Amino acid sequence: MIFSADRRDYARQIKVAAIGGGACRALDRMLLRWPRPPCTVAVDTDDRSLDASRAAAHLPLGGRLTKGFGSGGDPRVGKLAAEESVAEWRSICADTDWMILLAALGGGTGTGAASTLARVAMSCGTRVTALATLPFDFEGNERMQRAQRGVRELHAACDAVIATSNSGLVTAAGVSEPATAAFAAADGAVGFMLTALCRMIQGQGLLTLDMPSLQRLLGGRAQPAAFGFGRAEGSGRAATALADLLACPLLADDHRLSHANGAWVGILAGDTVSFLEIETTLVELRAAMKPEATLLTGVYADESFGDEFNLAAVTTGARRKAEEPGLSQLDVSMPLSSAARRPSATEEQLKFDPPKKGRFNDVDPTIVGGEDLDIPTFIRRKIRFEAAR
Ligand SMILES: Nc1nc2c(ncn2[C@@H]2O[C@H](COP(=O)(O)OP(=O)(O)OP(=O)(O)O)[C@@H](O)[C@H]2O)c(=O)[nH]1
Ligand SMILES: [Mg+2]
Repeated sequence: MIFSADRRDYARQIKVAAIGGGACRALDRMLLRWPRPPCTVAVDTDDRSLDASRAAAHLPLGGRLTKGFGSGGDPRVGKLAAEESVAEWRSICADTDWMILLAALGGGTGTGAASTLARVAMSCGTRVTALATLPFDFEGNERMQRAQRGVRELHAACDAVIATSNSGLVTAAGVSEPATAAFAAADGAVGFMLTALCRMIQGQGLLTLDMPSLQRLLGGRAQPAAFGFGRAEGSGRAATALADLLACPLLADDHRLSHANGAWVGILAGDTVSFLEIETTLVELRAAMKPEATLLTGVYADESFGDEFNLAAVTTGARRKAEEPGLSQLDVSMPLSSAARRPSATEEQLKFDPPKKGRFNDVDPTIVGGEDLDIPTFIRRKIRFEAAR
């Protein structure tokens, strides 16, 4: 009997596509510290961003529409640009088993194009996971709302969406000054997650995860996922990294390991990692979770990690009812912008300057019955008007 092995099953070809300027810059920072990256693609409407990119392949989006100058912050332009370049994107997706889309949401290209590109990739038979960041708190509510719409669209278009906020990443990394260091810290945290996902799935670990099981854990389009990490070096590193992961601010509410319904946890450590460190970590991790929760684990040892003991976790929370119309699929575990957290505005009594009479200021007042008739009646009588609806 002749068995024909389907080599594509084993090839597990992964591509990482960064969409938009922020994502391309983030990918560049990751590539500086990524010894054996998978095939990477920079995708943007802005030629300057592509010219600067270190990615292996570049895809300009919507050249006829945007002339290479970007979307001007408009997600509708980002979407139309993606539609214009569907044929080129489809050829990138061919023979790709798993596409990881990296999108920094909040602008026009990443926010508008990512879900369209995800749909096209899925139609090519490629599994699609989106790793999306939301804007920093200081970028304001408009950008945040645009980004949240982007997350909802990604949920509808991808196999799985892992979303996190840039501000949360900076808090988790513990570096916020100077600003360049804050961006680098946010990118470092996303990069760590991305490399962890790719390394584990490429299957060169001591304990490996396969793509279908991870997909099952992350799958379900209304199933928000969050990621967190714990890292340590030196003596007691495994226990410190686990404590760090359990307290990671990126895993909030029902995405905390103690509350999660499912978790994928990778140990990424130097090649001196001991069996005891691995065993103790996994036993304590299991004990920290609900008994019925799914736990998938992988272990990847590589000399490039030196003395480090790293834990990378993707967790899924309980499927929740829509707390707010339109926000039902948004990962509420991610720190909301300070603007979004602000209590709703209270109506304030407007303060007017004492009434003036302009050119009649120096003219004797017209007093009748004790009232100054030069002052408009509605002000004299303190009449309040209903706001127009
Ligand atoms: N992590 C990270 N995020 C970034 C960086 N630069 C920008 N961002 C984030 O990305 C969001 C989107 O901005 P851009 O990526 O510049 O926008 P774009 O997708 O290129 O869209 P347009 O330029 O409007 O066409 C911003 O609101 C920031 O939150 C970066 O270097 N690293
Ligand atoms: Mg841009």
